[in-house]
Amino acid sequence: MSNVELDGLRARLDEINEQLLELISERAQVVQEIGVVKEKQGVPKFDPEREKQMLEKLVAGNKGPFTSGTIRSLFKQIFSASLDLQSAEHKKSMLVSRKSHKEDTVIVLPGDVTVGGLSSLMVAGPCSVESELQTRTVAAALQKAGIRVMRGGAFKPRTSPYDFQGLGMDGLRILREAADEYGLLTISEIVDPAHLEPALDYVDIIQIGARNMQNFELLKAAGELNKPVLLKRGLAATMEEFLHAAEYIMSRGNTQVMLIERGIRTYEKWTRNTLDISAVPILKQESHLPVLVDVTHSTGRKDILIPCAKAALAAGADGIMVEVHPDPATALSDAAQQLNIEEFNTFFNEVKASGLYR
Ligand code: PRE
Repeated sequence: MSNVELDGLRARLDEINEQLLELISERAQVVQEIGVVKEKQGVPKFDPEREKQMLEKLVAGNKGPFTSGTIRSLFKQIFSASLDLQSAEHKKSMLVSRKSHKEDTVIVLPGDVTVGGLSSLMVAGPCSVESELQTRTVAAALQKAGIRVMRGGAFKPRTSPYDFQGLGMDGLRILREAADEYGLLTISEIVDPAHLEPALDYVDIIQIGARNMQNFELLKAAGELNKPVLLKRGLAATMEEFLHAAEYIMSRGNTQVMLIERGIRTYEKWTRNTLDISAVPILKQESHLPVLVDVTHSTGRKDILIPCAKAALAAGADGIMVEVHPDPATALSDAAQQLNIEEFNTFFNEVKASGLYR
């Protein structure tokens, strides 16, 4: 083939490419519009029946030289790219997304304690509220260390129904009283939507635990509150599922949401869960919400809490959560992994000395 002939054919191809590009782009715009309509109607983006009909029509009209198989796979590729486009559009418009809200969300708690933004937050306290004495002992130690927010579980979703289930509302009352005595704020997990309203008098931050991350009725009910919510990542939740769970809360009007990575379930046995450090920068990139890391539950072992807390802060975490008990050996839950008060002081001092705690 002479060069003139080849050049001529290639020039025609260039023109066809341009036309194809224009058509593909026009198609993509229609796909985006369909995505918006589907979003409004709450119907799934993926529609296999519609794809089947289109493929059948295309194959029937195919005059060659491409085989039916090739036509199918070429268009299947287009459908799949279209779906990606629709979900990218959807992600952009999510309330949790950094694309819809560029600045970091800073949650302001009573007493001007902030979560997110320039300063780090250390949340500490017992796994479970067990007694007034235990809770007051921890509260006194936390106040002395300069901690502002105390955790303490009152409703404990335990793996076994025979394990300590928490003191319930009584536990919340004990937590509030100890916190008030020592000038601390409180955070505690609520597992039942019916307990949200009554808990408001006792907690400054409602925690939704890992096992309830996809308890959608609880998420929706928490979304109706005017109270900060700390949402834990589920045991086996992807980051996308985690952010969608946060979206449930935000979509109901409550914008005061904090995320907390608490380790995910993997095959690894030397830690209780696997601390997914990569989740921290990814969640910070994808979302404007504050991100904390629970070093106790993610690792389940005391000997690596300091490096894990430093790693979390270095990766961009806005805060750390750690469990402290006056006498961990006698604790009614998580006995092996809670720090005693002296260990907590060493832990907090070392984390502060790293320069990573702002
Ligand atoms: C479209 C995209 C994804 C669906 O699985 C089916 C079809 C397409 O690209 O043709 C468009 C679309 O969302 C739709 O027709 O419902």
